[in-house]
Amino acid sequence: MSNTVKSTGDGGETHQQAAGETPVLTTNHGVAISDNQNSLKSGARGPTLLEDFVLREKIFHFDHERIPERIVHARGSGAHGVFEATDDISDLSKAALFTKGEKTEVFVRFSTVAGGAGSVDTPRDVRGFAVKFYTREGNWDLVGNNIPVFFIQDAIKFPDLVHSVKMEANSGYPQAGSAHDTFWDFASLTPETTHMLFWAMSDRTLPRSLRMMEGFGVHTFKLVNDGGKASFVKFHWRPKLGIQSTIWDEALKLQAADNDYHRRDLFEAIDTGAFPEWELAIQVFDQEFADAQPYDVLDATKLIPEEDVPLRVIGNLTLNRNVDNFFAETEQVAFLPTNIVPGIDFSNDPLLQGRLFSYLDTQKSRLGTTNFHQIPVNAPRCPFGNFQRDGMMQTLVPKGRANYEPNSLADHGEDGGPRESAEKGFATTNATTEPEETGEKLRVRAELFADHYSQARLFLKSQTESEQAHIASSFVFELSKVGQLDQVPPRMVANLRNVDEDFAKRVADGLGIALPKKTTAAREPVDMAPSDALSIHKKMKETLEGRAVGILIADGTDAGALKSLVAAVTKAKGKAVIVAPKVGGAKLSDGTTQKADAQLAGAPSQIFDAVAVVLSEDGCTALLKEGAAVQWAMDAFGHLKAIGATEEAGPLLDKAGIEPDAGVTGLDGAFVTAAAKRYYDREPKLRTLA
Ligand code: HDE
Repeated sequence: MSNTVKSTGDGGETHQQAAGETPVLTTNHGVAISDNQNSLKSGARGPTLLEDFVLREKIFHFDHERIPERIVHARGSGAHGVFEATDDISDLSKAALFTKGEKTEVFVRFSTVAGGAGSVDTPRDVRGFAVKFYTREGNWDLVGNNIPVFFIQDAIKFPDLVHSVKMEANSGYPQAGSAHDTFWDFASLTPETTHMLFWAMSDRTLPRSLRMMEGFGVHTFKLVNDGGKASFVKFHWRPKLGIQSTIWDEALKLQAADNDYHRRDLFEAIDTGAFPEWELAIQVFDQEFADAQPYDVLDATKLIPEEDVPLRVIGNLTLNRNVDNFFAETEQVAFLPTNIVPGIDFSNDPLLQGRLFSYLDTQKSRLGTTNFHQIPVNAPRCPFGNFQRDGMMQTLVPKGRANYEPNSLADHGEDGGPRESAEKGFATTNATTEPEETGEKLRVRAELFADHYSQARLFLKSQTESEQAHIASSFVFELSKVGQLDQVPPRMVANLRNVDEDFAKRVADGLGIALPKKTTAAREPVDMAPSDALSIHKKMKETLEGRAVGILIADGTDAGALKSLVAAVTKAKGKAVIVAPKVGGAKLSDGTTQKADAQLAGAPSQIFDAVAVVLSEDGCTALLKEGAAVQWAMDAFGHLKAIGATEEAGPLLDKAGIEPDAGVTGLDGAFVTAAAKRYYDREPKLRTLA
């Protein structure tokens, strides 16, 4: 849609839309505006007149531009794309979108959870991963996260969880972070959060890019086939670029470098045709499997190890189109876990059941009307019709008088409207797969929900040494930010003792407190076999694809070396970004001027995945006096990135405290290979980890 919103009347060419001419600026009611610079006044220096309908309409509309932001997941970035089913699962599900070869239009919104709409992109936080499939049988929304489990087991605790993590009620801070009193007060008093806390304290909550995150449906759902047979299912998204995270110091500095780091990264990738892709994979299991596990598959604080139920890839998601308008699409998109199609069904997970109410409810408050489904980004792409009528912002114009049913208007030659279809319609599956559910009304949780620690232990044991150190250090950092509630850190450590004694001791040592008495577990944890799939480091992809290499140049940089480096990075599918002290560029050895993509102070090394310092002797001497240049190299080293450098750049590397290791190379082919990974074994030499 262009800047000129088309009239819905037939109108033809109007005064404001003559072919080939710049459209005329009009009021919202179509009257052409003669002057958009000056309000109407009584005399040149007199008061503004109430009569000025042009001014009043403009200010009136402006005053009401904002809508309530989402209570959680307020900060998000969205894009359009397509989902293609790649495997035949008709034996499991009759959903049309899973028909092999079927392509379905999608809209995806990624988000942080705690921060407001204007908060930064890179706090330590869970990320939302919400996908709306506009299937030919209606919309299916898979509203998931980048972590496969959740903090709580029952929807009734959600408002408490969210209140505790958002900015504190009296002071209004901190923004977008869990490192404060009220969150840890709640968490330490709620042992069911423990498993999720381990994920939240890991590098999973510091994604390098939205394009490099896994996604999960979290709850157990059901697939239902043509014969009505239901199977349990968990949904997983796996990024084609591989999963990749930053480290804490890098994430902190990214907040300073670029508030919009993730939003920009996603937008630019799609804009330049580097379309991000994910595989959709499923874990399918039956009641017999569920009954044999030491956890309850209806408990959203538990996962199913991939080693026990392997992932089966059934489709491919590609994001290939940016939004045209952020507000109209990304802000107004309304995800509803109740958007479901025949062939998929809910399970009795009590967290999911609560969500089935919440999302519909919240849209009325956010979007102001029950007709939010008519907003283009929310409207189904298949025909839809019923007898729901009117309401605020109704944009449809139903014809005839059939607004009730049953009716016999058709007998009279009138349009009688649509009718239900037992054959095509969504039918809830019978609870035959969950025999233990009875009709008794109880405010309880099922027995195995009481195990709060086994899977936290499973997660911890599945991590590399470096990942475990990051988790311990995050617990120490976050609990160190608990300012006033002295009882909270020991209570948290007391819970951690149920997960792992050594780990709890590490955190206590890091905090400088005595090891508290262990909390009595509601149910004794059991040992589960470690799962490599839970580690990021064990499955990181060594690649430059989708990654960026910062190349620092200055006057005197060798033209040939620069040219071949850029070519090598590009060949390896990386993005070469030239950084210089002045954005106008630098004069190279051959006398030509190389324009820079970014100025040094505006492009600190944390925004890159690897860096190269391509300096002549003179260039290096000049940059030794530039704090930003020394910091550039120092941070790249501290953030465990590969650094390639000319010999002449040696003094700068020395000043930055860079010591030789496998990630520090010359500018030959070795650099591009080295740049495809991070150097976690460097870290213990650089900082004290818990
Ligand atoms: Fe949400 N959640 N949630 N949530 N959630 C919302 O809906 C809620 C939960 C998730 O990009 C809200 O439209 C309750 C789990 C995402 O627009 C709200 C409970 C998971 C998004 C809401 C949960 C999520 C939301 C706020 C516990 C992962 C952003 C605005 C019963 C599986 C979607 C809105 C977007 C958004 C309620 C728990 C994911 C208030 C009551 C578990 C990705 O309705």
